[in-house]
Amino acid sequence: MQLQIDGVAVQIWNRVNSCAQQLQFQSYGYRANESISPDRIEVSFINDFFVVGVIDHNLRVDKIVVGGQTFQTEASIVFSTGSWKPTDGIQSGFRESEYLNGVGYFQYTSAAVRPDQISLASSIYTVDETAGSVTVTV
Ligand SMILES: [Ca+2]
Ligand SMILES: [Ca+2]
Repeated sequence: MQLQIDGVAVQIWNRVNSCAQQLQFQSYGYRANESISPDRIEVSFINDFFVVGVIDHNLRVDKIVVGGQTFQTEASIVFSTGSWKPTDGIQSGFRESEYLNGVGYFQYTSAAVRPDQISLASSIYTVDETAGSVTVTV
């Protein structure tokens, strides 16, 4: 999982491995040196791993908290590039999803706030997308 501000990577977390299916989110924090509005923030999934019928790594991000204000990932104003839906697969758009199933990012859009700290709640899980069932927990 990678945190980007203004398109620049500022933090990478290599092991994001709690179980999203059981809603076990872990928090990841980043402290910025300036006020950051959510529309400047992207959370990226950079290490997708997929073997058909065997394993599929995905990233689930519940929300970001910026300056004490919570922004839900599944909100209709969040743009994503890696979210999968059964109807049309992985498409870019306002998907109202907490999941990045392929390499991509969430772009949070909102009015400016005055934060100095960003925290993330996320977890990665593996799922057989064909069957739609969880097979392995990493
Ligand atoms: Ca959420
Ligand atoms: Ca995947």
